[in-house]
Amino acid sequence: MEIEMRIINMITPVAIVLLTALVGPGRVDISSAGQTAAGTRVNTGGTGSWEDFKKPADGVLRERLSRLQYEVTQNEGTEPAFRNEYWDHHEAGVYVDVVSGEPLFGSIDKFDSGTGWPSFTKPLIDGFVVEHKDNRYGMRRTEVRSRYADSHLGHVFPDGPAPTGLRYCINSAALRFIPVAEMEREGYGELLALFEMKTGDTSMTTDEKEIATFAGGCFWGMEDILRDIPGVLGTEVGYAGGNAKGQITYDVVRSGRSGYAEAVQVVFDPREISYEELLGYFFRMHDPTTKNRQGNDIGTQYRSAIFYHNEGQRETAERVITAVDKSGKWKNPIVTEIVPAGAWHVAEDYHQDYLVKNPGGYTCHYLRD
Ligand code: MHO
Repeated sequence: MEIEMRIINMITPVAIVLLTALVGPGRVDISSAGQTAAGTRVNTGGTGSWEDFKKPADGVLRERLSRLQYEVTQNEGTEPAFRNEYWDHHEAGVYVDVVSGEPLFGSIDKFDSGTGWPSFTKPLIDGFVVEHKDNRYGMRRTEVRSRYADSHLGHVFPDGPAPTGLRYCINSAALRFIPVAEMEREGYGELLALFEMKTGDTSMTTDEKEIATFAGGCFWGMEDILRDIPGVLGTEVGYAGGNAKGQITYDVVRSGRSGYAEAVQVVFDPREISYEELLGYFFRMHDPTTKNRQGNDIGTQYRSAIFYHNEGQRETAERVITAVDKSGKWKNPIVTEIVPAGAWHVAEDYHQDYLVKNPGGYTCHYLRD
């Protein structure tokens, strides 16, 4: 166990990417996800529609859950600190409700709080964890429960680290852990994007990894298509192309006066997909002929741009634009800018993988033939 933990501790973001790549970018509707404690599949009937989850009768729960799992989830119990399954668990993956299987927390938001309970800065997906005032035992605390199974999970305290300053202190007994490598098989494939590597280092170009930065309108829809392209290892949305000082946020960019464009950084494996092929997709997922506009989204923040990271990328971009213009695919001339990749400003968490977290949310992007 000691040795195993040490190996798990050594899992790096790169390993996470490789694991993700191994299980492939396939998308599985999370409607098929989730197993009850007894291993019966829960039919939830559609992405995000865990509403249909029917909590088994009390007697059934008593039978299916261990005594501790029952005490914690059904009777607001608390397991002992340090003597529980996940307080010191560092593997990459998703923690789901032990009763319903609804996804609750992710390894990406887990931190060592020193309390002896698994602790997270936020729920994995907005809306799956709900808060209740809890004034029991003469304390004012905020209890957290799962939305659909209504399991007691633990409490949230305002003394956590960045980025939220919150500490979700959760009972291991309310959770079941699914490692990244098993998420697809268990029906959580759609959430894999949340565990991919974030791009960070913009100078990264190796035999196995290259970075590309594109803008083509609202970054929600762009990222949603880019992340599923075979050979793409990870994506991140952010702001590029401006030169304002200070914190670059969505509010700064949305005016259209900041000079920044909503953009996506893509880490890809050039052995699987070339920059040129990636550009082929780029010119099919957005309309590159509408200046400062994509669909109904109007403003310089929605312009079409290729932010190149080296001379090779610049030359390829020019060549591809000439070829696509010539092909007659688009009636009007391409207005895509080709500019050097300057500073990269990561967008707010809320915008990352937006359409994974908000299935059916706004997009004006689709892949043309
Ligand atoms: N029309 C969309 C664009 C969002 S995108 C992140 C909206 O205003 O919500 O700019």
